[in-house]
Amino acid sequence: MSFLREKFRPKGGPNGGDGGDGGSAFIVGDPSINTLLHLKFNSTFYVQRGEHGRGKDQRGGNGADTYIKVPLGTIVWRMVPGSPDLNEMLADIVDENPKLVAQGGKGGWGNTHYASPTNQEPRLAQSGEEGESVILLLELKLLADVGLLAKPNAGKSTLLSRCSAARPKIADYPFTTVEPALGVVTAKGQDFVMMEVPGLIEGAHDGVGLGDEFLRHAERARVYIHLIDGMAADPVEDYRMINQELRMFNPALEMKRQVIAVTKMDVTEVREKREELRFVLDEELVDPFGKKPDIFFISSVSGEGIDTLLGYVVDALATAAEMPVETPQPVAASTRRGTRGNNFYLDNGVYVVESEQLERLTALADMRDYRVLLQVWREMVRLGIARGLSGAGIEAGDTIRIGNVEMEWF
Ligand SMILES: Nc1nc2c(ncn2[C@@H]2O[C@H](COP(=O)(O)OP(=O)(O)OP(=O)(O)O)[C@@H](O)[C@H]2O)c(=O)[nH]1
Ligand SMILES: [Mg+2]
Repeated sequence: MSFLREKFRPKGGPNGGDGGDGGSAFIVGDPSINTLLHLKFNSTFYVQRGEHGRGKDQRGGNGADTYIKVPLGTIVWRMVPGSPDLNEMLADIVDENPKLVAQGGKGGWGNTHYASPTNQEPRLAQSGEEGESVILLLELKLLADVGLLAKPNAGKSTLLSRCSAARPKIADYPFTTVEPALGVVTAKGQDFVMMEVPGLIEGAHDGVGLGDEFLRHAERARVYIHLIDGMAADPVEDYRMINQELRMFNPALEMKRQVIAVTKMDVTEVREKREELRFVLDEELVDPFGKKPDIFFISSVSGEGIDTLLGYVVDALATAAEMPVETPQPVAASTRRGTRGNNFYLDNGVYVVESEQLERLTALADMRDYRVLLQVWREMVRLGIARGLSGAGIEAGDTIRIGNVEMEWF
């Protein structure tokens, strides 16, 4: 609230500028991150408020928007207020376009807006609209074209580093890779994203070794490279176990195209077993469509067989279905409910007026000032609240409460 005050115009008109709008919050996909860990301990965001309006009709500046970065493949769920078990799907972040998740409030009107032919000295100004406040649940199902599935220590990271710029840690013990790693692979002039899902063990679908966390990422890959460790004691049994875990996590996953690759062919004992392995695997391996899958023999160390494998994967991708696992349809971005209607009720002899418009006026008003009281009262008449109250039998001297302030009816 402000009035023009100049030397020779002591009673100038109102000139309080409007408040600036509050900033909004957006979630934005960032291809350079693969996890949600950065949000684990830093998960509450306060978006900048709008600036106050100033005298001389100056509008306050808008609050800056907040952008929260997440990996591509993040599904954003919004908790439904009042129903803790119910979440609505807000967005599936598959690109770098920011998605609005919480709308900032509009700035309030300066007192200039309340001037009228009968009110030359408006003493009311509107507080800013409350910004939206949301609780979001983020679920990450990484987006990759090809998922590397295997038991721990089979050589997934080694293959990924061999054919992409990704550098996941490689070591001769299981569970070296503890979070999914992504790399871009180029083969036959085509690019695709390859993802290492941390090693799967028996019971993975049930959460053993964080398996269900990892299998979640496998959901959206279009083709799997199923790596079989050539040095394993029983390669066929390993293959069966992984497929069993896939099926138990989500039966749809077993239907996806799998390319089988036996690793570590540079090792002499493995190379010597090659034909025997081919025979045993060929006997055992039947994909869910009853076909014999193709078996490749590779070495990520010598590079043997890698080009052939990748070329085959490119062809498999060309015919694989797009995103076969369904995600639900997102709901509208903002829960903004529009201006609440006007309402009142009696509470222990006090008339409680519920009106967003009035509450935003009284929030900034000095109710000890009779001019302010009068103007609030006029607004009540204008909004039709006064008529409702007198219809309900309100009498002079009765108390009404608007937001945090109380006044007497007169
Ligand atoms: N000789 C040989 N060793 C390999 C090959 N591929 C992987 N290795 C070795 O196998 C071990 C495990 O390799 P990783 O690439 O870390 O295996 P991983 O499947 O990513 O393992 P986790 O992330 O722990 O599940 C390492 O000691 C590698 O050097 C290969 O083609 N030939
Ligand atoms: Mg690894």
